[in-house]
Amino acid sequence: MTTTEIKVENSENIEPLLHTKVGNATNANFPVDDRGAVYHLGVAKGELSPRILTVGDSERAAKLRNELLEDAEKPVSHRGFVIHNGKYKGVKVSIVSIGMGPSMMDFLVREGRYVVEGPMAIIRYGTCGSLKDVKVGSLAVASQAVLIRRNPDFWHQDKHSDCKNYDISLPVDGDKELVQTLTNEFRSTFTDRETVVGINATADSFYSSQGRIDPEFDDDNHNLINTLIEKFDNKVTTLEMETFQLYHLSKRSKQPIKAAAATIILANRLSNAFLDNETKSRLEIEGGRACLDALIKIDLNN
Ligand code: R1P
Ligand code: URA
Repeated sequence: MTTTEIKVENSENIEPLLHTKVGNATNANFPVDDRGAVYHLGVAKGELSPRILTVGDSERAAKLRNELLEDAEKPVSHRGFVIHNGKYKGVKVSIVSIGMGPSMMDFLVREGRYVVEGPMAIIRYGTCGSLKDVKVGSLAVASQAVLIRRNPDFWHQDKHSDCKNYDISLPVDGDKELVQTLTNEFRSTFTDRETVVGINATADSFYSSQGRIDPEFDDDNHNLINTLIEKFDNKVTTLEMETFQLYHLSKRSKQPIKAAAATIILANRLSNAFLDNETKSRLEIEGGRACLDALIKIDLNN
């Protein structure tokens, strides 16, 4: 699609959040209160849709709700998670902002799995850095994801000859059908800019494990970006902080979870360019619409 003018809500127009309370929990292994609310997301069974669009930024979630949801309920919030329930083209969906990092995605997938009955589909729409020669403001869909973890033992043992500074996992696939549907939606929505498909690298730090050089810390990461490019044959397209956890847990879930992830390329790590806020805001809404279109197209039962 075109880059038509889209009104972006400012923060004064964002609906106040309903802060939920989680009561006394009885089970230390998987804490749930008397109402059935899970300990971090703060919702009980039936209070989250099986079709979830998740984003990092709570303002992005609020804008998507304001622009795109019908019959939106009052947003509920607990421990940094914000849940907007409503309908998109008549289908029930939840838009959930989770904050940043693999552990926040871990809470969403596990506690979300507990409160939803039956098969689920989860699409993440975030921002990322790119290792490809593409313009900032391009879009990306992750066919697979790898995890990069800083290994503190490298810095804290006398001899670290066999201990790597950063561990890089094997790739895990997204759901092939949902990845393809999402790619098709992005390519038909964004005819004026590129959508690249490739491997996502999910990092446990925005800084060290994404190869950013921070003169204040001993990160020993000067070669990390080159290692990533070479190890995966120049197929790593994006660097961000949640997709691997989504893909890995979806594959390990005992009930079906179809997962896919798309991102706005905010930072080009080769050219050092960074996207302006106005374009980012517009792409958040247009891409959010493409994500919701993919989310409602997918058949949860096969
Ligand atoms: C870092 O700035 C954050 O931006 C990316 C990363 O994954 C990390 O969460 O995604 P979001 O824009 O969805 O937060
Ligand atoms: N988010 C990330 O995690 N990395 C980037 O470079 C940009 C956005």
